[in-house]
Amino acid sequence: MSLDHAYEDDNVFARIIHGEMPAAKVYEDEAVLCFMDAFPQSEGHVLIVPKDVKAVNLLDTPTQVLHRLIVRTQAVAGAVVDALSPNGVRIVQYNGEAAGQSVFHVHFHVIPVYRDRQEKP
Ligand code: DGP
Repeated sequence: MSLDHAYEDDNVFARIIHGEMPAAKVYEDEAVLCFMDAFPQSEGHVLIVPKDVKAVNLLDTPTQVLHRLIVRTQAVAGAVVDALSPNGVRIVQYNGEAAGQSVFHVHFHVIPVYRDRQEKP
């Protein structure tokens, strides 16, 4: 189920995965890539994307891929908390343009929250 968008091979995350666009990578293995969000909502905003599946959103994503994504998301969140000591951390994931999705390759956001900083909600 792709909601309002079909998968496009030239989406920006696919281009980053294939080395066609630069990104500040923080973790990579054969299945998952994690890199800094280019338009961060707060310091330490990281994106977690699968490398080996053409999935637009959560609903398209095979269960075993989702498992690897959420396990890696947990690890990244822990590393961000250790490194930056935020007061909280949001795990965010949008499905469909109406829900706020803008890049149509499934991904999770790790967004640290700092109580005393004025940052985007
Ligand atoms: P979403 O709205 O959930 O589809 O989030 C997409 C995120 O991707 C958004 O926070 C901005 C980020 N983003 C968009 N283009 C690029 C890019 O070229 N490089 C990086 N690193 N992040 C990008």
